[in-house]
Amino acid sequence: MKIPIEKPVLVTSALPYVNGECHIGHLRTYVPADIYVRMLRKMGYDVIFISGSDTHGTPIVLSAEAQGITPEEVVAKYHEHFKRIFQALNVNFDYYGWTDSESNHRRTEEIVKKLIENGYVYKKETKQAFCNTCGRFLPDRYVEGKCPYCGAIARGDECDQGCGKHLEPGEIIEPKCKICGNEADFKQQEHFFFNLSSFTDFLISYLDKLGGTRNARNYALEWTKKELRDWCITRAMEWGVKFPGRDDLVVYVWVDAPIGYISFTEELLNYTTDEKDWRKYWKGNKATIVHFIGTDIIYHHCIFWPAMLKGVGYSLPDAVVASGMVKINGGTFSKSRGNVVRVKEFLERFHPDTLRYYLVAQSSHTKELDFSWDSFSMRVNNELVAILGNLVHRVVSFAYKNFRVVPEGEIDEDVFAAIERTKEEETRVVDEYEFKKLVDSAMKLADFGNSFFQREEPWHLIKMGDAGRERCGEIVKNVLQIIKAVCIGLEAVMPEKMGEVWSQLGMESDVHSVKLEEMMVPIASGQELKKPKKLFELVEI
Ligand code: B3M
Ligand code: ZN
Repeated sequence: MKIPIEKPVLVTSALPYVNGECHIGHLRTYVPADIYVRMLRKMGYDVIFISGSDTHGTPIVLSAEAQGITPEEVVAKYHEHFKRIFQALNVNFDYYGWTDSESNHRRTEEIVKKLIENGYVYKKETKQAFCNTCGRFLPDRYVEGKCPYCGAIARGDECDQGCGKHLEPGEIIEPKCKICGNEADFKQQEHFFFNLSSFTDFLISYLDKLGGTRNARNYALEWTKKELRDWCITRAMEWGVKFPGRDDLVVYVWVDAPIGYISFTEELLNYTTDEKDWRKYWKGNKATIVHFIGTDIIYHHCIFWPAMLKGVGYSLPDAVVASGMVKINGGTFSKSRGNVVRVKEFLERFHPDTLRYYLVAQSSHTKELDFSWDSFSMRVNNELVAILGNLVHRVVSFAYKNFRVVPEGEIDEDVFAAIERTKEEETRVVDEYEFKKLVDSAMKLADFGNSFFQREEPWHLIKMGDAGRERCGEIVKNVLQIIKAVCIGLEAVMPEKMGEVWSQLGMESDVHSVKLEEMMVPIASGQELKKPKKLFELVEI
């Protein structure tokens, strides 16, 4: 989707539950979102990029119980952990908040009160999973059983291994208590419901026009057209945002978590800019809102969230971009089977840019990504080392040794044409959220640079007197131009490494803020090159 250049853009990345360490599966949302934001800025858009920690719900409480600490302690510990990981990976949020902030409590309360006022919330007795052994109700992840829609093993509130549908309390079949493992029962409890079914027509027409990836739109439309059940928005728990007027109930985590997007916008504007008004982004459709999520939370972002926003008259998301899930060696993550790759350990061994590159180069954004050490080392060795690293090192070394500066000469029309094509392609594929094609396109230009250099054999020319040296300089300048263009396109993917290339080229500007147009600006003759260092190391696993 081509988004309008005149409006400011808000890009969000789904909020990780901070209940454990960050693993590779998490990154499929954050890295591409960061790449998207960097590319939009290069295209001249005015963008803010936010995310934060999801601090509520049973994922947090269960982890606290397992570790014998309080939910506050779990959150404090892993919030910092995630923040550090994102920094290490150069995922540069303008703001990274958490949903337990005062402003998120306040904004959630305001929105829930308004939904009540507008007549969208009602009270009802409903059956909830209950464990007779533990003598307690079993909200959400406290219970496991079978999905009533597809039969897969499911959690109390989502069919996470099967059809991906959200499950209402009481819907799960053959429930088992997660604490003691015994069969659970159902018992009546009083709860509050959001009248989701009354939003069916609105959602069908909204989803029809929703931008982003097709998987998000199609899944959500399919579910909406089948039947929307009203949504239970309270839980009988201590930890969370209190339901207005009820001390014994908190709102379901999927109420206050997306509201975090609004609160974080507000916090960002309050803390860091002169413009204090979050309404610019969330009222009156004055901005473009793009959510990056995983396919497992399409239901929440394309059904609950727009219905809630509609119910209180806030701006609606313009695009939802859903990435495929990550598998490891063909299987799903499993800590007990050792099938987890922790990002922290990864970064102790490899440069963050190699991981960023791998995550987008390995498969198209909406497809599943099957991580394996073999495919990682192949991408690094055959592409980053053999194509990109080779081009930069070989050409800059040759240029440095023979000229010290960018030599004189004209840029060939063919070279400009190839760069122009790459630039157009890079713009188009970013509009289509095809980040794999972005790297493919830049790497194709790098390939072109390698063959250009090889074909023209400047190492012979340099030995052929003044005329030879002049022609040699011209060829070198052309390939340096190609490197410059490749570098701009790949900065979004590998910001640190491309920073190194930029400085080897002797560029004085900041590669992180140059616009895509700069690809076509001839590199200045006479500018001093730096002694090149190898860009990438071979990976041996
Ligand atoms: N905390 C994480 C997940 O289910 C969940 C996302 C919230 S986004 C508002 O993947
Ligand atoms: Zn299912």
